[in-house]
Amino acid sequence: MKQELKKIQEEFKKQLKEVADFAGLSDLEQKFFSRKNGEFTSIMKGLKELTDDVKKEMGQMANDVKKDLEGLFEDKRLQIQQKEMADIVERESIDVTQPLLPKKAKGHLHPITQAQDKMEEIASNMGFVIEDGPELESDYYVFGALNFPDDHPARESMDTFYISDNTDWCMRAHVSNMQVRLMRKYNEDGTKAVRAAYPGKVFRNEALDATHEHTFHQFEAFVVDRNINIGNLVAVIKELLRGLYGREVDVRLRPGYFPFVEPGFEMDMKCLFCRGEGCRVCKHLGWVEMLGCGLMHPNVLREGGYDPQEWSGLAFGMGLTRLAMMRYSIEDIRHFMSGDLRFLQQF
Ligand code: FA5
Repeated sequence: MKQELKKIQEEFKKQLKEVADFAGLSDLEQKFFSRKNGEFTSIMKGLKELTDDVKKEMGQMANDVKKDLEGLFEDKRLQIQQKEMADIVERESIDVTQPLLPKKAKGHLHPITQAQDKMEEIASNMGFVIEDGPELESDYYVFGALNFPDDHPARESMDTFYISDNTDWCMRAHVSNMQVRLMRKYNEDGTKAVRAAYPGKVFRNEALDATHEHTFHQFEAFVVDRNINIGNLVAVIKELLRGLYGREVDVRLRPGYFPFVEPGFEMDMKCLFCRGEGCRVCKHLGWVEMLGCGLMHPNVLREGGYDPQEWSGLAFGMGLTRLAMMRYSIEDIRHFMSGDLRFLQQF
């Protein structure tokens, strides 16, 4: 029996060394100390058979072994408990030295939309209604209603995108398609003055370069009232540009031909970067071409339902994309539609 006890003691110690968690500990406890068939329990049960003297001696020994094993078992239990606690702390602790995770990127409005919003705000403060219109449009509103002769070069498919051959439908080449639409909308009986502004996207079959896109934005407006003159035209445009750029701007008029205005002009703005001295942005001219404008042609007023003997109007249309280029000092128009985030994130 002595030897059996020794053997069990050694076997227990050997197996205890290999235990790594509470589950293993519980299995070991069952194997040696289970009431029913634990290896150590069986020996204790065998004590009953022995004579009193031997029983006393063996009982003493078995108790010593039991104490020894229980002590080792408790040490192992504490060891496992400490390890598991350390694992939990490790898993849940906050590492104050970890670098900040990058912030989730937040989107913002496109620079052209920002410029458009600003222009709309200024125009609406000046009493203009803001309107939107169709991009796919009939030849009539884009050209015919605006006094374009049938053989005007802009009507050629080299310049304008028609949706198919032999059709009157095209992607509008300017937002002036809204002139007659809006005069009719706001002036059903031919007796009302109108101030309307209508930004939007336009399309041209264009040779592309740093200042020319095939798809770009325009901001156009007209005023129909009595006794409108060129002084009104210049004053309205200057006020809008002053609002957009936050300072007084110098402008100059050059004669320009548009079939829907008479007289017609091109308006240049003194370059805001070099103040007229010449730089990369203004191509060393000191001035930047900003818009077309003029007094509304009698035929257009008539098409919109006004009597040109009584009524007069001013109209101007500017490249919103070019306004934004000036505002943000962008040297190539093609950046806007590139979808390149490195460009867009600067605004
Ligand atoms: C027009 O489109 C006329 N509808 C403007 C107008 C309205 C005149 C009312 C008179 C009365 P124009 O083709 O010049 O005109 O274009 C107007 C502006 O759009 C130009 O001054 C320029 O700033 C811009 N623009 C023209 N072509 C392009 C292009 N390919 N890419 C970017 N901007 C352009």
